Amino acid sequence: MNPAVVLYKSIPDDLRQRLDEHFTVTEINGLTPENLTRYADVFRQAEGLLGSGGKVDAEFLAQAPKLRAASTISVGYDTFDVDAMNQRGVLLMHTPTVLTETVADTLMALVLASARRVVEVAERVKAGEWKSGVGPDWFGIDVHHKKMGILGMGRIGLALAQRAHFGFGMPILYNARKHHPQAEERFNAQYCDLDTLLKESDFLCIILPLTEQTHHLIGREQLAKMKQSAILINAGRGAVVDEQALIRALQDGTIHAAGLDVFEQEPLPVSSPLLKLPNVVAVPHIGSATHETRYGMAKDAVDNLIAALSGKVEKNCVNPQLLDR
Ligand code: 8YV
Repeated sequence: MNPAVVLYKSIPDDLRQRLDEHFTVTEINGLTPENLTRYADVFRQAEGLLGSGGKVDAEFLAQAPKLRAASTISVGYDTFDVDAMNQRGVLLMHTPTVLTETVADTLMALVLASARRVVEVAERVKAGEWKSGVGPDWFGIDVHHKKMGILGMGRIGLALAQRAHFGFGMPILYNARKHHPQAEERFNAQYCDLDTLLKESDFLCIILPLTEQTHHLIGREQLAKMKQSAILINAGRGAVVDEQALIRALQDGTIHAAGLDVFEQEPLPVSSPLLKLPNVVAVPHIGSATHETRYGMAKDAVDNLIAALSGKVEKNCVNPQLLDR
């Protein structure tokens, strides 16, 4: 009998077929509280989990006593309680490599869109406001050769630094838990403390995971240290920035603009004041959302689960210390 697996996000047909070749799969639409009750018997038998979104914590694990591995179709794993998984010996697999370049493209798109007011002016053209040559009220600000500040120098930060350095001639400052020699050698990135990053960046690009340490790392005090002309870009996790403080900073001109892919609450409620601000470009968590990359992520996640449940994990494991047990 193949191991039982719960698939809680739909994946392309060929990948589903591959999954079916290895496991007995039950597909459900999300790890919602309703589904946890409705499929309680299925969770009780499940040895593997595959999907993204939804909370996997101690309470969930108590409902899935046979679970051996969870494979998320994402690089971020803030919805998983890794300590609880470690205690139960459940492997957590993720997709850290396949989305790097695409998310870096999204960051650069937000930099350009917010600096050059792409969304705002395109809407004005559609509204019939383009009647003569454009004057200063249509102008944006330059991107090239401005100071790029990167908060979080992981794979995505590095790919952003590459774009900014070679494509836009931008000097790069960064802050991260540790120095990144490759970023320094290849893109002349300069390491600095957070205060310096805030004070000197023309664009502050945040690409941090959400942890206890990064929650609301950027709040009122930090925003106040930024240049009035600076633009904040967030494509990591919404709650790294205190959204209420950001709204105030954008309303009162503490900073110039923001380009946001992630929010404290997703989907972003239509009532959010962010959506009333002309100096905000808000997109719906599309960091990795291209056909090619989402396929690649789902494929990696399937391969990860097969490896994890057959004892052949070589990469993409968040808690590899469990493999030595
Ligand atoms: C995911 C992301 O696509 O990978 C991540 O951590 O934030 C996105 O790339 C999103 O979580 C939905 O799967």
